[in-house]
Amino acid sequence: MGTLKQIYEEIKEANSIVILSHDNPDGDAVGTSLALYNALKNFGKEHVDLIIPECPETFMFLPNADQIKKSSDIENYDLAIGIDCSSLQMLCGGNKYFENADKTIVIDHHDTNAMYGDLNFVNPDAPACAEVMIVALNSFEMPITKDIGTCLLAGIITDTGGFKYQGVTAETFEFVANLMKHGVNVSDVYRKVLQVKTKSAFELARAANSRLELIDDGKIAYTYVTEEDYEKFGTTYGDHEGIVDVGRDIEGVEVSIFIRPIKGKGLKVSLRSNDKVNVDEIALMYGGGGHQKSAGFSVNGDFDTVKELVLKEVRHYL
Ligand SMILES: [Mn+2]
Repeated sequence: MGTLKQIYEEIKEANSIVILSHDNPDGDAVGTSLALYNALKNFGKEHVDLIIPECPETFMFLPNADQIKKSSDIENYDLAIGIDCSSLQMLCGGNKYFENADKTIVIDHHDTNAMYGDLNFVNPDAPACAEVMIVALNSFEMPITKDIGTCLLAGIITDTGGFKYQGVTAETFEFVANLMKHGVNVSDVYRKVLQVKTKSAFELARAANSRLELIDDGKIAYTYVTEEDYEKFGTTYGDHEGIVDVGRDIEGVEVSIFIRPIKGKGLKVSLRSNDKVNVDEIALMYGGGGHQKSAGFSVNGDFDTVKELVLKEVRHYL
């Protein structure tokens, strides 16, 4: 717990603080970052910025999500805190805020975390960074209000797939029970984070599902969406969420592959696995990351080349 004590001292001392998370932010990245933002505000920190250049619409219901900034004019913060992000390269909004800060802190749960902060509080056994944050906030004696709890629950629900992944522990439910005691509405957050889809997300998923291919005797599922799809359906940021899970949930599938274009950044490959393959290893080779059963990376190339490349890597592990 020595690290948390040191982190607390740095927070107390800092005047300006920036909170950053990983690229293509999910509910754990947004929820946990926002929970910390709200906690620091309540703690009396006036100058806190949470920078997420593109925040999925799905999470805009979270308390104070409207305070999220796309960028900042400040060059040099006293303190930068990286949340739910395994490496400097994967920090979204550019890592300049992090690199230029006087002090840096990392709070995370990826087992491949590069420990890139001056202080690193990383628990790879936690199924969501939100759980690591609960431990941290408790240690700082910063109260977990209903608002903060709502943000944290969004993180837990996202990263556990709604409490259904292997990583879920008894502690997960204890944490959630506690959040409920603070007034957090589990059913409401669950519905907003995992169930409700925009119409454009539904259309995008329908297109992806219609193209889904089962390869190698059904061990690999593959699908993709294109720029034309984005235009046709009026896709908004984050509409792709959940598409890759469809393939993974088909009986016999070991690895699900989903490829989508990211404006100006080539193609993003999302990977999900069941029991046999550690997709994190594949993602790491291409400068990406994630977890054993859920990982991704960006790569340049056309769909066919990238598809063949990923199939080759996946087959190597099957
Ligand atoms: Mn996470």
